[in-house]
Amino acid sequence: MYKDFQEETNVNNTPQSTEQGATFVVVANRLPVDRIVGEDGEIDWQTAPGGLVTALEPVMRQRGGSWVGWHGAPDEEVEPFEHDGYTIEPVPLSAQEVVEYYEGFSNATLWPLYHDSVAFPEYHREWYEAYEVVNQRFAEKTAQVAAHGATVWVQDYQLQLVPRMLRELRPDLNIGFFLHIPFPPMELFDQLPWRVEMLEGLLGADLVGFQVPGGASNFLRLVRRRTEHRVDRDRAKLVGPDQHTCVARAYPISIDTQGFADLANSPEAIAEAEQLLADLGNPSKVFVGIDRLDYTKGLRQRVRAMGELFSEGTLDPHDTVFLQVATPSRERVDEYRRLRDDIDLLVGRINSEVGGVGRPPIVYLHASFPRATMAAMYRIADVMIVTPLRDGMNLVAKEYIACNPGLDGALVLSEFAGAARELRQAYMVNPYDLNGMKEVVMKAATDSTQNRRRRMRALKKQVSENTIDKWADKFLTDLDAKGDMGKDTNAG
Ligand code: GDG
Repeated sequence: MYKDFQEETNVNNTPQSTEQGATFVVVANRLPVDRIVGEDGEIDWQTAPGGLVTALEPVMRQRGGSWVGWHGAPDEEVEPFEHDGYTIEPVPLSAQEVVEYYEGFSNATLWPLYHDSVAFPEYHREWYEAYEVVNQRFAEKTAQVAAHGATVWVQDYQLQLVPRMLRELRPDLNIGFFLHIPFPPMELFDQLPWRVEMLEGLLGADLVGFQVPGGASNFLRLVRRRTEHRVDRDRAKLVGPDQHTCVARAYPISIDTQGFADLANSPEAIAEAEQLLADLGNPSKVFVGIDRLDYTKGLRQRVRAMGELFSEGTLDPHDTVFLQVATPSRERVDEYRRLRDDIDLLVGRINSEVGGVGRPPIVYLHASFPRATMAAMYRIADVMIVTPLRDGMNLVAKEYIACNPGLDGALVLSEFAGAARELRQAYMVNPYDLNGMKEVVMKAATDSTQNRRRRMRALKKQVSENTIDKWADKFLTDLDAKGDMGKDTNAG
């Protein structure tokens, strides 16, 4: 009934796969590696960018098991293979499904809706139909590869129907779900024509994790309002033939803090950092932003604020630089194309007005870089600027804290990032308030050494105590304890 598997072990020697299938399965829209076909037709695999992969890759490397996901190339079937001590289980998508399920319903409906509608969400019935079909395919693939009683951890907004579909196919499984992005309040979520389906889909899980407690309470409030299930504190008791309990809680995600620190302190990253500084003309202050090129990340506002600081003369372009990396993302979705054009225009205008001959005040790179280069950029950032309009967590903020050596760096952080709940000693901004943002950026750049160090010390403590391992352990321990978690007596 289940797929044949080689017995494999993780670094702790805990078997995560048996002949009957994997006992631990991660299910995510994308695999941690993308299939790339070079110009010469050569096939290559490249680490996929983005927060989900950064977070889950170390978890899989440590635990082993199977990762079910799409390999990034439409209309292609790829056989399972071994990667870094776990099994990759590719799920195919047609070109039409990529348009409707991925670019459409996932990234032009759910993504903007769940991020405060900062871009207008589009509702198309055929997009939703494709979303259902693809979610069913993921559920079926997972049902094939999971061993009896396995723990299955479904990830993110592209797969919200999977927990219920999977439970119907395999009631023996222990099903967890984690949402990496915000879960919106009722006032927004209610727009969604398929709001009940989406809630019922998630309720198929034994445990649904959110980045912040507000996400869990938004979800439970909607379940109470829009379904007939009984909600009690942090759980919903399902009515109907399947009477399981679904618990909803916050599990703020983090990073492999030590891994990032080690990378940033490697001779390679140190040499790159020195070279970078030299290439930038050894400025006395370096401001850095690193984001996927996404309208939720507040790039328009940040670039405008930095541009004004240069044009007003508050920052001197001769000894100050703003290095902004925007990693290409979702380039076939209209809103992302518009954003790219807007930022190109804005940066070009500022640099032509403010800069002289030589290095421009804003060094804007629309490209993706190896992790060691990212670490080098974090190293040289005197001030790191992270100003999303809305963000589930934001790992860049945590990576900066882990990578910047010493205590003299400063983090400017949006109140609207999930990370703001934990990183309380950052210099907080409201990214919609341009004057406020300019003031805070300048405060971060000119604060006393004592203040900056006090803040950075607290931030470093936070990220070294709350790591990705702890996040995964906490979620999976709670998921394993589902029997207890489900008891009514616990709910009182
Ligand atoms: C989602 C949620 C949540 C970026 N450019 C490059 C590169 N990156 C890496 C960063 C970081 C990750 O991508 C971005 O993570 P974020 O958390 O900042 O943002 P999202 O991609 O939107 O992630 C977010 C996250 O999921 C996890 O739950 O925090 O709220 O939106 O790790 O370093 N990595 C490399 N080259 C690049 O050019 N190698």
